[in-house]
Amino acid sequence: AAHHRFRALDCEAVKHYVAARPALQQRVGPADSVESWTVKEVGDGNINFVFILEGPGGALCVKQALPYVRCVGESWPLTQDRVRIESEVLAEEAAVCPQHVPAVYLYDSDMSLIAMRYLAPPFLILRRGLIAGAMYPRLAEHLAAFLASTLFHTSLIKLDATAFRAKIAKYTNDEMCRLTEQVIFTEPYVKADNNKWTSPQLDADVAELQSDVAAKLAISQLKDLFISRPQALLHGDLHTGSMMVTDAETVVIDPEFAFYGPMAFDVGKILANLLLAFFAADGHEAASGQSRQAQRDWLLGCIRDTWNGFSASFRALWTEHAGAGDLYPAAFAGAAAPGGTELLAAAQAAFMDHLFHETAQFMGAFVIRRLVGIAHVADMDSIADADVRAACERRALRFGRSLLVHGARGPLHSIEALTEAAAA
Ligand code: ADP
Ligand code: SR1
Ligand code: MG
Ligand code: MG
Ligand code: MG
Repeated sequence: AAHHRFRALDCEAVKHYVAARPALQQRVGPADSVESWTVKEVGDGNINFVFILEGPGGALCVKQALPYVRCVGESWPLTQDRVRIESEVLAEEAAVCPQHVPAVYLYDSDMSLIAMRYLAPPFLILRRGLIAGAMYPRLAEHLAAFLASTLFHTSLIKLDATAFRAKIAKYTNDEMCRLTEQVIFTEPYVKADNNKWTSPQLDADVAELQSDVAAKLAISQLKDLFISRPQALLHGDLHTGSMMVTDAETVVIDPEFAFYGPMAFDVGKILANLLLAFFAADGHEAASGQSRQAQRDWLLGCIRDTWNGFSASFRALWTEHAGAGDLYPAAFAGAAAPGGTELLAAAQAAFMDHLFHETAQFMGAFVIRRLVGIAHVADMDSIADADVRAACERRALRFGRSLLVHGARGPLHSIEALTEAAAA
């Protein structure tokens, strides 16, 4: 069985693993240079181990999954099939937006690892750049393109029902989804050993959330959507720690949570993480004495431009491929169909209106889980003064609660209204 051939690698073992495979070895350096290679374990995510090898011929990134959750340990077993999902989904994404995905050189199912392009500095995890105060002029454009192309091309608007159902079956990813259901849709709203928050400052806020019937109803409706609405192949963990950026490029990594789910989950997750960076900026400003006003403005602009750019690109793809998939076939929405053009415009408007509402609700869920649940964000955690941090977190929590409960069916009815309200 595959697990007999598995062994967990360390820096030394990774070097020998790569040196023994010519196609990988050549990317780092000639065979006689192996002794001079350097290897670092750089994994700062919650789940896996990531090694960077550098030598005279170049560099390589090796990501390995152990049979458990890294940040918890062996008490939380987790399927290593997540590496298959990651390698296959990186290929699906590369087929529609290769400029936003790292090239994968090898998937080894026995060893539960992938070897991929090393995104060398100046590439930096977006969350790290945002904490340092950076702004990325092309980020919104890139996020809009990534979201529109990956979500559209895997949807029933583009695919026939047989191809669509085949993909749903291929990417079930049950254990990873169960983890998400537990840590995002359940635990923050109940007393759970995994939960943490800035205490005692937020104790009363958390008690209020955990007895908030409207919040529990809304999160349960989102859990229902997550489980029973296979709408497109999602990345599944599209936060600011899942992308590496420069001023000119955006590369999305780490789709191990990918599955067929509601599009608003991916769109909402990235927008929520930008919103968390926005609410954290006050704390970094207080700590450094350096104004973050320009960054706050840019972050809200980025949220707005990502949604608007995504919406425009998704609709443009839909118009370009009108009639391609089984949802609105050519006989309904093709240019030659009676009323086809009118139907297409009405379908697109209704689709985006609904998607924005769900996106706003998911944004609220993602903000809340990062303040109350097991996995926090460095944007907040790196604010050393607990009172300052709690003030940022409380603002975020209240805004998150409004998003979760009301979505866009209230004062936050448009992306412009939403971003203006965040700043108020
Ligand atoms: P996890 O699944 O544990 O979250 P990630 O895939 O997010 O793991 O990777 C963890 C970290 O490893 C990233 O935050 C980044 O710093 C580094 N990393 C991952 N992939 C690459 C890559 N291709 N090039 C450079 N660094 C990478
Ligand atoms: C145990 S929860 C860990 C979290 O980190 C991953 O990146 C996902 O967001 C997951 O929910
Ligand atoms: Mg990660
Ligand atoms: Mg991951
Ligand atoms: Mg999240």
